Amino acid sequence: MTTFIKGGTVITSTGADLNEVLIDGETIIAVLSPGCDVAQSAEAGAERVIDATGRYVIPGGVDVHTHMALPFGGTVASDDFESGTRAAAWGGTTTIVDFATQAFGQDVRECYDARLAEAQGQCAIDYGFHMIIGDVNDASLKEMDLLVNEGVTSFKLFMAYPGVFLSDDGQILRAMQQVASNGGLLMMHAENGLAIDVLAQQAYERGETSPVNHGYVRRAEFESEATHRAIQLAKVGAAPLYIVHLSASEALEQVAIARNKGANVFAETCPQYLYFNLEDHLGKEGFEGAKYVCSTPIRTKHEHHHQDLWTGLRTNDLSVVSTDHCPFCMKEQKELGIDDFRAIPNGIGGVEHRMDMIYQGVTQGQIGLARWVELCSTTPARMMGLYPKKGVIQPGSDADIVLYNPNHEWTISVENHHMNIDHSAYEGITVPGKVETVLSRGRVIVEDGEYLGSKGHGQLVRRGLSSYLI
Ligand code: DUC
Ligand code: ZN
Ligand code: ZN
Repeated sequence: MTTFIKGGTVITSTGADLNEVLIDGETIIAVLSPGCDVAQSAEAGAERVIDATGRYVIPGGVDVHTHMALPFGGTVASDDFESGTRAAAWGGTTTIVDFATQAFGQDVRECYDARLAEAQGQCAIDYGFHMIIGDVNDASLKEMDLLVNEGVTSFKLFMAYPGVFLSDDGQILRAMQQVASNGGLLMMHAENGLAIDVLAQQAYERGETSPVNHGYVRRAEFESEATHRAIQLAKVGAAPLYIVHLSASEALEQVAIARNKGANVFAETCPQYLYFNLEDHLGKEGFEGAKYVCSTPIRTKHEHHHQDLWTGLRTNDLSVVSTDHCPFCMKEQKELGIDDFRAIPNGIGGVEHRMDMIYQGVTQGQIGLARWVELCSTTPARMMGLYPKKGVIQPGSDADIVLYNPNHEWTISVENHHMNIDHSAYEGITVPGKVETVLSRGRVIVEDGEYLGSKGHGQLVRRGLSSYLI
């Protein structure tokens, strides 16, 4: 099947141009000037023509931080691979990189194989995995090398969640040395979990049990201290480092200092950290703030976190926007912590809203159009070894393409989202643009408000090494 997309403005990380796109099967084969002889004959010969007049034609979104069906805090994230990737497609994301998890005492290979089996045949869009190493030891270090050869080229460690995922500094250094030798990328959840737990226990004993306390005890200093420590360890271990879900200005400062010295240090942030704050969201009346409990936490509005993060996105001290999609329903999930904020499962559902929320940054003058695409598609693809298969509209790349209407205002609600969650953290937010048509490897999976995809269409992507490192 050949498809010709005409009349749109093609946006890539290098700019915007009126251009036409020719697809053969699953692959982009040409990007053509409108009206040129080749374009005219390509249109005449195409089996399907999609009119993109007035639309942005962008590479499908690449969300490199999702947690479908993650077991956490005695429950399981409410989107599985089927519902979560369908919701991602609705929101213009055509590739996710999720996580397989090795917990303490478990075998890396068994955990990875089990996660592969969970996703196989379920996904609406293409997917890959990072590996969470929750138990750094001789065996897991060896397994990391084998996984790199199989397309799992990034490894996440935690400086938080003692007794569950936390690695100590010695383990972190060993994992970094391993990554330095196998070419992988070390991803870090950078928060000082031991210190957080002291404040959390003290708050609980004072009777401060509501959701907002989650934000108070997870101090910005704990994020910046851990970020600094991770950067120093990565320097000694000679490993490239990618800080996940960065939310505090102080942590961003640490990343900027390292980057200014030329270090292979990178960071991502997520839409929730750009739009929500501790007082108005995490601090909502009653138990409502539980919807905003995630880690790292939503920060106070009395400092400049939002603007600093937007500035970081402009200067590339923040190179990627992902979602950390990890939804939990209020009923029976977030409610687990109704009397104790420490028991609220951490996570926000947002895989469907990333492209819209960051496009809003374009209309608000925070970033340009090309940067929107770069942050949400091109750089995540490069960072995680998916480029140029993903993240760009050019001959040879997968035909993962989104037609985006930049002039279609609409309001996000639990009534119109597609994630499997009983509320929306984004409820009532009016966004300026809308995903209209989504192609995944040449197949139209969303069109005219209809979902045309199917579970099992999405394929596992074996990732290469990052092409973003200095
Ligand atoms: N943070 C979250 O908010 N949820 C899942 C795990 C994490 O680190
Ligand atoms: Zn994390
Ligand atoms: Zn996460």
